[in-house]
Amino acid sequence: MSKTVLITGATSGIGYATAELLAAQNFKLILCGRRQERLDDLVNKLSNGSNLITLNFDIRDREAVLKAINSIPAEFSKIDVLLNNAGNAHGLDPIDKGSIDDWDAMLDINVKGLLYITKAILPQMVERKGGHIINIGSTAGKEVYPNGNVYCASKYAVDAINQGLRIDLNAYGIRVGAVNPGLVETEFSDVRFKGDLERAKNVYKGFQPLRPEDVADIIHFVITRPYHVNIADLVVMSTAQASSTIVNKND
Ligand code: NDP
Ligand code: 8X3
Repeated sequence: MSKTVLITGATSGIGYATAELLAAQNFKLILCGRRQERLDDLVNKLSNGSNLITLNFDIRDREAVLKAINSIPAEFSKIDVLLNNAGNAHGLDPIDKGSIDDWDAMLDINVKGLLYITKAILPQMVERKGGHIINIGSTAGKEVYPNGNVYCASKYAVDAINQGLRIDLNAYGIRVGAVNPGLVETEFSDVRFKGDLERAKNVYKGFQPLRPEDVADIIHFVITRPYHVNIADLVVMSTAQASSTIVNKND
């Protein structure tokens, strides 16, 4: 029987590429995001009628998270894999000049939102003594870089939560692991720079960054290991990237 995977942030980037790959591999999917037109596109593009549903909610809103999870129809309600992917950076400023609204957004989405959805899904995994949680962290959660301050803090928090979940859920046989990518060309920098597409494009100029499909491939690998194998913490960077600040650019 095919596994059911819930993906947060499926409307773009890494989440979207993972949805595409897993749909092609006949997984059952619960695809989440806020942009309804993107969710509709996913249904049109990936659905064979019975393999996916979509949920529209803001992960910052804990009532909305619970309502959405409670609305999942019986055929999809046994969630085998939770892919905690929704998240973004907002701004890239020195800490003394940072916007408090940006800080709130990053901590509310990347940290608290991840906790809300995990809390909503955990009871069924605990009851079944099974399931798999994959957290999308970042190299930003392994190494702080200039002006990354609060985004890095949010991803260090994801690293801590990943470890905490693995420790506390160990007795239930629930697999928990993180995938931590370096620079991936998605809408990430469009969001970080608030729609300044030129500045966003520059982040990935002069080298071959990771593509969202590369990360999707790794997530597929993580999900398809035999039960006794848990990929606990994986870092992946483009070959051109050596650290958060060292990227071999050809211009
Ligand atoms: P994108 O901007 O392309 O995708 C972000 C996704 O998160 C979208 O589907 C968006 O959906 C969803 N999302 C954002 N805010 C909310 C919210 N409040 N409620 C619900 N969903 C939300 O970026 P990426 O694919 O690059 O990012 C995915 C994850 O990967 C993030 O956690 C990011 O931190 C991480 N990451 C990214 C890297 C990169 O270089 N791109 C590197 C390392 C990690 P919608 O707007 O429809 O709600
Ligand atoms: C995204 C990678 O280096 O842009 O998490 O912060 S980076």
